[in-house]
Amino acid sequence: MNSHLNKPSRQKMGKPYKHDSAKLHVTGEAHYVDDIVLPAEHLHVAVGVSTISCGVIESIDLTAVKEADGVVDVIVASDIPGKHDIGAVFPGDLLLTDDRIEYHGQPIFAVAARDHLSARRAVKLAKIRYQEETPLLDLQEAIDQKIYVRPPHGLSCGDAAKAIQDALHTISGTLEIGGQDHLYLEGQISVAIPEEDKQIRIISSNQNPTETQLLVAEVLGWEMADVTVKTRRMGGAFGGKETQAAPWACISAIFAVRTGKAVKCRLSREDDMRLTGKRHPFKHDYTVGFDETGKILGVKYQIAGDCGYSPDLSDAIVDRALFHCDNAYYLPNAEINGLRCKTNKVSNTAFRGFGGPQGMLLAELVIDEIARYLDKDPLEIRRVNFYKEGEKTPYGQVVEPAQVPQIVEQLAKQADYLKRRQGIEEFNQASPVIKRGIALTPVKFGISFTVTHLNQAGALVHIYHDGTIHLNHGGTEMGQGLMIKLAQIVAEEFQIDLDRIRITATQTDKVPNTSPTAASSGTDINGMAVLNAVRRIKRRLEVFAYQRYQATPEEFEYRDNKVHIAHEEIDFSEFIKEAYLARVSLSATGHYKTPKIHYDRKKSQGIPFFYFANGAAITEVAVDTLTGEIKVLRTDILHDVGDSINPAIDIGQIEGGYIQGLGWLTSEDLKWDKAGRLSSANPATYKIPTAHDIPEIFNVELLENAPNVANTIFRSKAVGEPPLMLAISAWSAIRHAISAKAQKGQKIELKAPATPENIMQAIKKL
Ligand code: MTE
Ligand code: QUE
Ligand code: MOS
Repeated sequence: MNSHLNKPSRQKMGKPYKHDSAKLHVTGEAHYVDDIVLPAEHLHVAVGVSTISCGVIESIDLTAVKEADGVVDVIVASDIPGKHDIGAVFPGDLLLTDDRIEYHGQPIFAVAARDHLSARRAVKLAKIRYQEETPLLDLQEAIDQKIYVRPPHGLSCGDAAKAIQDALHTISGTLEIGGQDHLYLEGQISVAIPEEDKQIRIISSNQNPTETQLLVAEVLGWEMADVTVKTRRMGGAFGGKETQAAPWACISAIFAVRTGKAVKCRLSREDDMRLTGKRHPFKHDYTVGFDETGKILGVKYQIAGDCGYSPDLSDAIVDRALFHCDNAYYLPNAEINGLRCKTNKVSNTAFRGFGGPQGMLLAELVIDEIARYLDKDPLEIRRVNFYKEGEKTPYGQVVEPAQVPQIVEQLAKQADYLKRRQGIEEFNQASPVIKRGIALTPVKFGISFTVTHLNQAGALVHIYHDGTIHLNHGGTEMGQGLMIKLAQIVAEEFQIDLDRIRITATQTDKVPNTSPTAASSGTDINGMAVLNAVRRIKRRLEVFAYQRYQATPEEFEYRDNKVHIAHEEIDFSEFIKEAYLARVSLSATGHYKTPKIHYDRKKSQGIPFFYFANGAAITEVAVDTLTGEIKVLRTDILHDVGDSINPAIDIGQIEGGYIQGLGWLTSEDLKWDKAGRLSSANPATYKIPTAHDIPEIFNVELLENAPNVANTIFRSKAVGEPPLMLAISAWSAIRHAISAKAQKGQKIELKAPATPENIMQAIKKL
């Protein structure tokens, strides 16, 4: 029965298998939604949007649109058969509006035409009159006027006011942080295919097929069982396809039902950038009290997210910012308020880190400012403040084990932090224009959805009677390598080669009621569900084997594509065939729910995270203080993924996450004009990192011999989001470089991102 307890050493775990689709990716054979061959006469959608940011629609004249070449059908809000509001958690997101305009680019109507370009040309012919109002575009204005999409909600512990008052030193300041566009390679896209008897099939580039299933059903006035949503893979998502993929599926579905034809909605890159939400910009106000060693005694933080016009996921996103504004540092007394501010912009949404990065940046800024104030090495201040074993976060979770100090010391030593920092001081004295900087920053990121019910997953495993395996589960593939990791789990359990396992598309009629693939939890929760399904089949197989071969559990073992029973050795596929002939069920579902976690949001106390993922990075930069241009000279990363399931995939996630974070903090600058129209709405005006921005020296290592203490799948740790925050070391290093131009103890006012413009502004303020 317990053959898995005395199994041979792990064969399929910890191996650098390449991504299951790697070959398809590089040869161009991988199917994305736009590659799917559709039935003849399918239609293409374009969306007609508002050209103002705030006001009321006076009249809509779509005569010319309807008469345009190739147009087959046009819909406005009143054509939606069911529910109009597709807000994921709270109401506030209309699929199409016919009344109030809340942001520039808000969908008003949609066109279905015979080809993509005809649809896009037709929407331009609309004549819409508005009663325009002054839009609220500035986050500070929303803070001042207390204009929110959700009520304020914060965290507190101890007595912050008293601790700050009693402290020897205090500093106050603000930090402005910009947003970020997801810039996934494959933009938002959905196909709807009508089927007989009021059924519809959706194929969508989507992190959250179940939610899209529900929303399509609701806008059609149907039920969930009438709708199937399928996602094979996404060409990147990064949080941008949790809620933002649904509207295009809903609009396609409405047209599909009206016309009886297959309908595709693919946003142009500009539409994608204007019409879908981004990372939240934040503005933080802080006051910190500390002693002569730099130890933090109390903090008062106000953490304000720019949510755009509607709630979307902003409650949970600002919560995650609150949960991470301590980062790896103990705050004995804290009063942290979180604001969800409303502006007349597209509704901001999930983006890798989910508010965590914005909270964490404040934690690191505060440390750096304390160090500058006391004229000490920031690493010293970090050490003084690290959580020690047993200390609690402001939300009451014990940080156990407190791994960051060990990681930081190991990294500082192996990357020669101290000596290089001294070298930089010398370099800067001799170099008037080019200034160098270096910083070591840690990451401690909580793993689990802070919304408890989302921490569940399902799986479906079939073994066909030729011994090949069909693997399905609730997670979606967006490039992160979820599928290969889960296939490795199956291969490990049966000790068979990976090529016997078929990875299949995520589909709501195979595994129902799935959570979004998000919060870095894809492998953690779906992996456990897969394991659970596989072990159910294994139990049946073993009962069969003991009877058939008169064997005991000790005499049964999976090894090298074979099953060893007593003195016999049978090929795995042979064994499966025999089990089939003996009428053993070879298919099972599995389910998993994360144990132990709970969170009482009313009290702001609990254990929201199953465990923490940790890491640290040292980044060295050069800043041209005449132009503000920067170059990353060297990056060293030591990151904790527990017992890695696949080190090649994990290192890829760490490198990619760091570079994406580097883009957020140094070059990606979202700009809106005075009317609230996004002016950086294509990759020509919005600068993401390229191959040229990769550090000249880029050392990434996984922390060794560090199995997860929490009982996760093969003791691994989630890796998707945490490495993005390692890039905070680059931002901190840039501040260090700028400080070469400052007086001792002088504050450095650098906005994020540290673009050349913002760097020059910070230097000018000195
Ligand atoms: N990696 C790639 N290549 N593409 C992506 O879209 N999304 C990130 C991260 N890594 C993403 C990625 C985000 S936001 C999350 S939450 C996780 O992957 C989701 O996958 P996981 O839970 O399986 O790690
Ligand atoms: C981290 C996340 C998410 C989260 C909470 C986290 C996330 C997400 C949701 C969420 C919350 C409520 C809902 C819902 C989703 O919460 O990605 O559908 O009703 O989607 O701590 O990444
Ligand atoms: Mo990731 S932001 O949780 O999709």
